[in-house]
Amino acid sequence: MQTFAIRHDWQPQEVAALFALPFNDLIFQAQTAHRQFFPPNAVQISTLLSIKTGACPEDCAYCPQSAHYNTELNVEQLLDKTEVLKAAKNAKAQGASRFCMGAAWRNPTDKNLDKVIDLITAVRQEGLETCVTLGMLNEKQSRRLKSAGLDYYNHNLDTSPDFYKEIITTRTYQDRLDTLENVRNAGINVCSGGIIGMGENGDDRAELLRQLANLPQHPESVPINMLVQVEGTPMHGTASLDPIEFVRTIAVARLMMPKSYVRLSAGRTEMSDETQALCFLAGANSIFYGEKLLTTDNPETNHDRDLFNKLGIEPLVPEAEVESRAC
Ligand code: SAM
Ligand code: DTB
Ligand code: SF4
Repeated sequence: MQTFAIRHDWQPQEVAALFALPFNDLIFQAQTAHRQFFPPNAVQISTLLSIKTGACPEDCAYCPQSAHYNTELNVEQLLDKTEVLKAAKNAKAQGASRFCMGAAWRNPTDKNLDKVIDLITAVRQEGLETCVTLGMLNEKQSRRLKSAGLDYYNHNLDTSPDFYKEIITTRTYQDRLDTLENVRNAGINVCSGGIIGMGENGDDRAELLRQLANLPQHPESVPINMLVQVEGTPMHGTASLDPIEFVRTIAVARLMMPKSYVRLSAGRTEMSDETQALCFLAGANSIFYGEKLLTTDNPETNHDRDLFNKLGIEPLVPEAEVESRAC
């Protein structure tokens, strides 16, 4: 049987060749790679909460939270611990294993970080894995988050270096790579991926995956978001991407980073059950669960439960929990 190696030296033409495979061959290979490293029918479940919403100084052209665009969003200051804990307990009761908190900051100040660390400590005490996405981090801030017990830091590369200049001018691609390096060096698990369907071309999608796979270590978690088009953002009205191309992107991510969790992230509300089933077949093994992403809608939990039942998918139980159950 074909075996899949962990590589960090992907060349552009190799990635292009994967994207160009006949669909059945690509999905078969991706599913084979998936089964080499993961249980075939288990999907990890994370729940998101926006802990600080809107009024962000960055100009990310896809984002409803940027202060540069009028998206009629309710701006909210940092939530207090009681509210966050309520959401975390609810996420756990619904079956989430990880709780991800997002803040619309360019970067946290050290004072912001004190407060977020307090939230991380409280959420961990509920027996959930923690993830935060707070913008750019320096070395010291990354080490502080590690000491607080943070499990994952999400920071996306978003797209290829070439297309990047079309979507963000307020920080550079290198800034993003620097944050990922700081997070990795601090010993925190890395969650990094991007957005598909922003008007980028196939080479851009391939290059995004090549950038991620050629990092010194693959991100443990790779979120692949389909653009959620929000009125008022410059990306609203972008021609929608063929779902088959989205599935191909998931499959190529699975092949290039076979040991990473590939998360079928934003955009599921606009996707058919059939497209999502193809994404799982292509090796996606993580989702955001709960009726809201950060500010936009995610599928109803009942709908997701039905979909999992129809497909025979079980929520993945984190290793730490398996160990504690065994004791
Ligand atoms: N402000 C922080 C940052 O940018 O790193 C954290 C929050 S930001 C909302 C997290 C990620 O959400 C972005 O990097 C982007 O990939 C994703 N995102 C934001 N708006 C989106 C949209 N409309 N559709 C799909 N993904 C989106
Ligand atoms: C990621 O890659 N996708 C999530 C999470 N990481 C933070 C965010 C999606 C946001 C979609 C738009 C919104 O709800 O505001
Ligand atoms: Fe701000 Fe993050 Fe949205 Fe960019 S993606 S505008 S940094 S919240």
